[in-house]
Amino acid sequence: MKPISLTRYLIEEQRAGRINADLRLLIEVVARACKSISHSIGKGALGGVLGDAGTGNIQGEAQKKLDVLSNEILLEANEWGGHLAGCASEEMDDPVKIPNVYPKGNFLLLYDPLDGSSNIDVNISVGTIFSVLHCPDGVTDPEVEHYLQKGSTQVCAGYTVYGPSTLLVLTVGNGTHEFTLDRELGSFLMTKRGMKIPEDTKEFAINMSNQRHWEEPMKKYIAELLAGKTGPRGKDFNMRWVASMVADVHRILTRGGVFIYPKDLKDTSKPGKLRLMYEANPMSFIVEQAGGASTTGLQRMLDVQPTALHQRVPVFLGSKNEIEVATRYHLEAAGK
Ligand code: FDP
Repeated sequence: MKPISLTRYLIEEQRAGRINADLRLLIEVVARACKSISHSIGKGALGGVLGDAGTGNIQGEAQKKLDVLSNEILLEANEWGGHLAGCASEEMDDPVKIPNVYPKGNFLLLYDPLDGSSNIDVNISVGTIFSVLHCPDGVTDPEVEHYLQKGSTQVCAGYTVYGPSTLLVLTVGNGTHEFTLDRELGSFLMTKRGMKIPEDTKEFAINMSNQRHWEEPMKKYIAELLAGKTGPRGKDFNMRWVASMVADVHRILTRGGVFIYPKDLKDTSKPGKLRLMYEANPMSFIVEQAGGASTTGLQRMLDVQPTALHQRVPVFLGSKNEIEVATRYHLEAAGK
């Protein structure tokens, strides 16, 4: 049977009353922008888009040309559509206001336009991550405070992987589904409905080079996995680290595993590397909708009350039973 298109899937979700027309159109606009990003990435060196932009973002990280380009593509595609009250990105210090010449909608869009961008110059998968929130009632010109909503209030989350094929993985709160870009047709077609993360796993993803900076419960958890069959866990574990969150999370959605970016003591001013609002929250919504779990090591990610737009957070996500063990070790160490 021919796979259904993203457009048909969204219309069916609207008919079932799970999304409204504005959210449907907003997702279509984001998907269209991602096709355009995919096209630019696909050109590689021939498109003159590789390398550094010579600028830095709010996190003090060097921006790649493709970070800047992807951010502009998403911004340009979304500001005139009439579905947004505002949007915010990893690459911009402050949220963007919708110009007055365009109609405004009542959704807020947050995104990381090009996640894993340090991989772009070596032709390894990168991606876009996005999260959609309701703009609070009565707010027409949203400020930062209006974006600071718990992940549990997200109405949609998704990511694309620009890899051997371009994939879009999406949830509107009714399961997690995968769509593959048909490059000839130019449309996303559903290739997996209702993705399910196995509850148990023998695979973990973590940047082991930070090991000496980890807190004790983290050291203990990974030491047990490394001990394999001869250790307390009684089975061998394998390690994978693409260093592109989208690619690592996609592997976990496909065959299970855990992805951990813990807090470490290398720079105590940073409680982790990844960002809550446009990395951890959307990925956590997607993972939970696929039967997995996601925590900060101490609490469910989607229950964290954000305090800043670019806030960093420790991330533990993936196969439920493994995340439960890692989280338990952290809670015990914290005396909880
Ligand atoms: P990047 O810095 O290349 O954008 O979002 C940050 C991120 O990539 C994730 O995609 C990735 O999982 C992680 O950082 C990689 O971190 P390390 O450099 O510590 O490996």
